[in-house]
Amino acid sequence: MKKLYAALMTAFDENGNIDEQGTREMVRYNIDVNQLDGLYVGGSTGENFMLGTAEKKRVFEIAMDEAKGSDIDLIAQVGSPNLHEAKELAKFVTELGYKTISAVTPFYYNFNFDEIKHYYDEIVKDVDTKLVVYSIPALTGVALSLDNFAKLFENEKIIGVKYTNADFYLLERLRERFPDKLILSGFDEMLLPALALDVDGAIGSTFNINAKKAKAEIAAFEAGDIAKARQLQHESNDLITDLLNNGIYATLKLVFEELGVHAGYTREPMAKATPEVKAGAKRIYEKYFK
Ligand code: NGF
Repeated sequence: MKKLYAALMTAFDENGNIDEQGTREMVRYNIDVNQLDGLYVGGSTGENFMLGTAEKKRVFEIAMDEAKGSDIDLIAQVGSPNLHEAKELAKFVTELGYKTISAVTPFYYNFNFDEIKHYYDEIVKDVDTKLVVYSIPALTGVALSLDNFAKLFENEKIIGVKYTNADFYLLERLRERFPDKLILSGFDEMLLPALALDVDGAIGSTFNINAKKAKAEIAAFEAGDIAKARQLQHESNDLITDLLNNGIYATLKLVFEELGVHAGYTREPMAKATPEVKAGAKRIYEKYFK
């Protein structure tokens, strides 16, 4: 069965401080209500790249603490263009008990591939956790080629990729060349084509609130009922389109609040939800969740 992970959100209070209780509530909801296979902690959806090191550590601690006793799988995204920080976080989460880490491709400075390979080899060098490359070219500007992946995968601690990329040709080539590597697709609106190319599962922001439909889509796909899977993808994409048009992170949090889960605010420089965004989120909640 293919695995479904939610990209965990971080709740913030009105002043932009981590709201521990809200963050815990979202972990719990994904365990108890969504019954997901896993959580991706410290990713884009967690607003991780706007957090300081101590705050990132706190989020990793909260997720691990709240998930203890459950069988949900946790992946810690520790990547940062600050390699010292990435290594420190890799050690920190390994000591906390995370079995898998992930690291975004280093961004901003147009690093060449040798530098990128060095970055990944360094992150895993002193830890015994396995690493999943986080490839998200639209946000990082870093587009790894098939041969780049082959070189990264030469390090046996690098076990796969979180593939947030609409390049399905590259995805097919990756699957064909690396049948044993873990490939987790990252664009929720493209779940079905990714399933068709035999990904091992998916990680996404919208699964926080749309897990039931996404799980049904995976089940239909695995049962060979492509028409049903396609219909479910259409329905999910209506929701995802509305979420994107209304501002996805703020809206996911507002929908969580409507569902009785305290998700708090987004962090600056992300804008706080305006009255229009709040009204849009309410409409989305009423349209899809009532
Ligand atoms: O948020 C983004 C930015 N992508 C997420 C996901 O790939 C990133 C995706 O679920 C993620 O999971 C993480 O690192 O936290 C989209 O929000 C969704 O498909 C709507 O476009 O691209």
